[in-house]
Amino acid sequence: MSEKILVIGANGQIGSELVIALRKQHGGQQVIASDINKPVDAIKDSGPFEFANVLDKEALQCLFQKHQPTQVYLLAAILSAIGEQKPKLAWDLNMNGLINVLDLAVEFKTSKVFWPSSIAVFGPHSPRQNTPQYCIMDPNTVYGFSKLAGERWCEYYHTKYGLDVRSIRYPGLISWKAAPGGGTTDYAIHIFYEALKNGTYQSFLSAGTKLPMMYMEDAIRATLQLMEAPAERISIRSSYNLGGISFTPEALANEIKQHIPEFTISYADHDPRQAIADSWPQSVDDSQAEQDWDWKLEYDLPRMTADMLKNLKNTLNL
Ligand code: VAH
Repeated sequence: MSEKILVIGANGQIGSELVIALRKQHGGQQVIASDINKPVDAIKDSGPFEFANVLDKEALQCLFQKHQPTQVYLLAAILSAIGEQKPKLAWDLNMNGLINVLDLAVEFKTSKVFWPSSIAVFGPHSPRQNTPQYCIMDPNTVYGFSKLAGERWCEYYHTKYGLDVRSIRYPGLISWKAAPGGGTTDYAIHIFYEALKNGTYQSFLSAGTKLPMMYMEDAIRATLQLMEAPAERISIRSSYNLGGISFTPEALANEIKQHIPEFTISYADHDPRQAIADSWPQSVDDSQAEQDWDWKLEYDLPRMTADMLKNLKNTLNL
């Protein structure tokens, strides 16, 4: 039977690329993109779109009734930096949005659900190097503990209702097709635009702030690989660690200088996002993803940097 896939949060940094990838895999008409805002052209022109507010359960139920999705990807979320400015909204959207979707997926017997978690579920007392799949987790951002609680809900719906819900703890994601979503790792995207347009960038994270990051190409491939894996190979029903590439703003600036020798970087201090970054892992162990669904990273820092600059030069007509 052909899939009918509903992507909620299709305009976001992940959603906008995931919709295109899913439409390529399953056919444009098989993937319904939905968002609270009107669709970007690439989404509008390549398949069906529906307006959806993940907090309006009745309207969402009508969407499930109309499309009877076989798979649902819930990507609507408020990220770490904005979440600290709007804590109650972040909790409401990240938590109640997820519970609405889990409830409807059970009601409409949706075969598979995907929900993104984040390495933000770790906190100041989690091991910071090669952070394991299981360890102390004391996140101190609303985004982080909403994702941690969300992981618990996902595992609960799998255990109690047999729902095949799968999740990845994404590192900071770097992409050029859609704007970043107000996170702490957004510096690693802004730096490319500033390097190309102005030849200089002031980082809001300090030079030595090492964080796990990942190029969006790898993140999308990991998502599809997880969702295609046989259910019997999925041993983690909270969320899989995914490590990516760990680097600092200084290391990224040095890599950009290989392409733009005159590029300079400076560092702001006292930015509130520094404390968030300092509470997160510097590297993450994703051996469980390798073991369960053959995960393998393809973009290292040099390859990601070259690809970002090449694509941004084109889109910015530089
Ligand atoms: C954020 N980009 O910065 C997200 C991500 C690990 C970071 O979850 O909030």
